[in-house]
Amino acid sequence: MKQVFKSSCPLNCWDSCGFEVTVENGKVIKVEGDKAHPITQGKICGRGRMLETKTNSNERLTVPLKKVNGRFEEISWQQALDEIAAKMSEIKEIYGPTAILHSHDYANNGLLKNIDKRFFNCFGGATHLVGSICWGSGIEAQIWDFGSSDSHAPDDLLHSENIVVWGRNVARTNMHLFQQLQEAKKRGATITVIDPIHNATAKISDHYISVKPGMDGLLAIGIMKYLIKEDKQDTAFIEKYTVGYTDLLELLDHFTLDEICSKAEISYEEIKYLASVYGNGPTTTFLGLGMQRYANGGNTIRLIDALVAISGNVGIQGGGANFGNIQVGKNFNITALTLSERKTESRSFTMMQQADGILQSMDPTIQMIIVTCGNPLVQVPDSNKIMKAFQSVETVVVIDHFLTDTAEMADYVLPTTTVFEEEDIYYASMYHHYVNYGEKLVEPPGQAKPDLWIWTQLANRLGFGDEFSYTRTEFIEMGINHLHQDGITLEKLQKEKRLPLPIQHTPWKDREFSTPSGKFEFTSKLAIEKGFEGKPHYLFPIESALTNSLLAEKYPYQLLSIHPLRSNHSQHYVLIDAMQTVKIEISEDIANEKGVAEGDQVKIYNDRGELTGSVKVLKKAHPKTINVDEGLWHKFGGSVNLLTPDRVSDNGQGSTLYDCLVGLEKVE
Ligand SMILES: Nc1nc2c(c(=O)[nH]1)N[C@H]1C(S)=C(S)[C@@H](COP(=O)(O)OP(=O)(O)OC[C@H]3O[C@@H](n4cnc5c(=O)[nH]c(N)nc54)[C@H](O)[C@@H]3O)O[C@H]1N2
Ligand SMILES: Nc1nc2c(c(=O)[nH]1)N[C@H]1C(S)=C(S)[C@@H](COP(=O)(O)OP(=O)(O)OC[C@H]3O[C@@H](n4cnc5c(=O)[nH]c(N)nc54)[C@H](O)[C@@H]3O)O[C@H]1N2
Ligand code: SF4
Ligand SMILES: [Mo]
Repeated sequence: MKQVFKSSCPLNCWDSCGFEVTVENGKVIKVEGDKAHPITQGKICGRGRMLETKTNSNERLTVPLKKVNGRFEEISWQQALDEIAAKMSEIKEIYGPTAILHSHDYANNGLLKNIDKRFFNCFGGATHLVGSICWGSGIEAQIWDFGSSDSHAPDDLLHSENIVVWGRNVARTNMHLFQQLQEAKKRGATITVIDPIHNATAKISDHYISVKPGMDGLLAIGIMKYLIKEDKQDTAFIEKYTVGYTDLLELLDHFTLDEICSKAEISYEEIKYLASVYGNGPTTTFLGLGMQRYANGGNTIRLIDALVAISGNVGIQGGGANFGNIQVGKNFNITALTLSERKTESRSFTMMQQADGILQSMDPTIQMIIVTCGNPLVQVPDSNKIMKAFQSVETVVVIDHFLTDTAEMADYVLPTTTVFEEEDIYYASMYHHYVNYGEKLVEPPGQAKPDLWIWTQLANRLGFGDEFSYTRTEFIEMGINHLHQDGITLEKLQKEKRLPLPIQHTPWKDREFSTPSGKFEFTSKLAIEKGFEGKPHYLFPIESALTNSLLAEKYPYQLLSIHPLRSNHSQHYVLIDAMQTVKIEISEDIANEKGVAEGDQVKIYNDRGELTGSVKVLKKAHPKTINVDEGLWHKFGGSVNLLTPDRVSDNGQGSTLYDCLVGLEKVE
């Protein structure tokens, strides 16, 4: 018998969609959009649809594995858990708990995926990862400027005259915003896309502006100079609700418009046009995450925030500097779930430089790595270094659905459940403010077990089982109990499936900012307290002809590694044969300069590594620009992270993945 259930997309994505899942004879047979979801309204992408394929895939891990003499052997859960727990006890006894590294990312948006932190805190601590490869510098920048990184509610777009999509690949990564852009265009709003790649969003825009990668901060300075020259700044807002404006003016004086045009590789006309867009609002800006993955990433976001502020587009309907929406996640009681006060020892590595942490740390050295919700060998920069680091550690444990590159080099691989095999609630702190419910719909294949079950079993063996003696429902309650006053209970979620969380629909509309001064801070007190230059200043990217001409002579092209259309990071490549190959997208000038055509084999390289693949020519891309989509497994040809740097960005311990120069050669 066929039955249809409501569920939710767990993938790390802006949209956090509602699903309708068809189950027949204990098997998921179809995943579709839930028309009743207030935001996502029945539309989902292929990545979400393919969670059916993922769940039923023959390649799924179904039995615990142990590597013996270089080969995996199937073992029982009892043996796997006993041996891992014994090893953890021994390491804690001899070296202390921080000799174990918990390596993770955020591959699943479920609330209960936070329980891994509870486990390590109750264990006494561990070496944990801080910062974020994804959005670290932009979030920190907005915390300095506004006090938080909060977006306008999706329907606020109705009030915008102009929409600027600045470095966000909306058509590919944020499909419901793309739909809204199409509707906004119909009602006459203008759409401007600023991006070095003429992507699918650029195709529906009224104006496309091609900027040199990493130079957006300078472009924002240019637009601010022009606005002020035309006396179009919002003086009332600046005087009453901001601090540090004179510091901003001082910075603007350092650059001439000619210099800005030449360095950011844009025209005077484009600056003039953008000044008119910002000067005749309401203008909303959707900032992407791509453009803050540079050594100057935090700076870039701060300068765009400043532009949005001086043009009077903060705190008004139809305005906003929309980057993250962390007010959504703040609704959950993560402290109650993770018990951070229980740890007695602690050490951290940045997510970016976990390889250096592993290779260089002493006292204690890393004896064991446990990986959850992450595929670091593919997704973390400088793959060669990260492989060397992981290989140097005696015991590596990976919990996953598939035998990824990371799992393949582990000593123990533990098979876990997918979204349809466990109950949880899902939300994303990126775009809309609905929390979605997902119930357990089918039994997992073979012996695959929920992450929560695995932590509970290990906790029982390590003597802190009491902290795990709760049902899944009780754990979910723990994270949302305090929301009862807002009418959100698990019972109601189980019934209604999606509920809106209490958030500000127009952030900062009362002009009360959550910065130390209570104002918008061009000069950030928080930054100064943390030992940074709090004044607005300008930084260039680090791998650039403007800052390192010798490097740029050797490696003249800028390598981007944007998110793939059909995969969520590394998760879908194993399911789609056609994607299991390296595609190197190059701008037309590179194709001409190097005499290569579509389909030719080329090698791109730098001091960190090399990658060979077939050429695709990117029409209208910014000169000297290359892109290789991220996420491809090494065993399918190689991750682009073989080439990317593991430097940390200027603030927020973010990444510098796209701040990367390479050379290119034709391969015969
Ligand atoms: N299909 C798909 N969707 C996804 C994901 C996925 O893996 N696949 N991942 C999800 C996650 S975790 C995230 S973080 C988001 C990311 O969502 P986005 O921010 O949309 O995606 P990115 O691929 O990080 O980069 C976006 C854009 O930045 C541009 N860009 C790069 N450098 C610069 C620059 O210097 N200046 C300007 N102006 N633009 C620049 C790129 O050309 C690209 O168009 O997407 C989410 N959605
Ligand atoms: N070069 C380059 N690198 C990048 C990026 C880029 O733009 N360019 N983007 C960065 C960004 S924005 C992000 S967010 C990261 C993402 O990096 P990751 O989160 O590491 O990438 P994913 O491929 O989404 O997921 C990793 C693994 O988690 C597993 N997984 C999924 N659900 C679960 C679960 O419920 N439990 C367990 N135990 N495992 C699960 C998946 O099967 C997968 O193997 O990558 C970053 N890396
Ligand atoms: S990946 Fe994103 S757009 Fe696709 S179904 Fe999931 S939440 Fe929706
Ligand atoms: Mo991300």
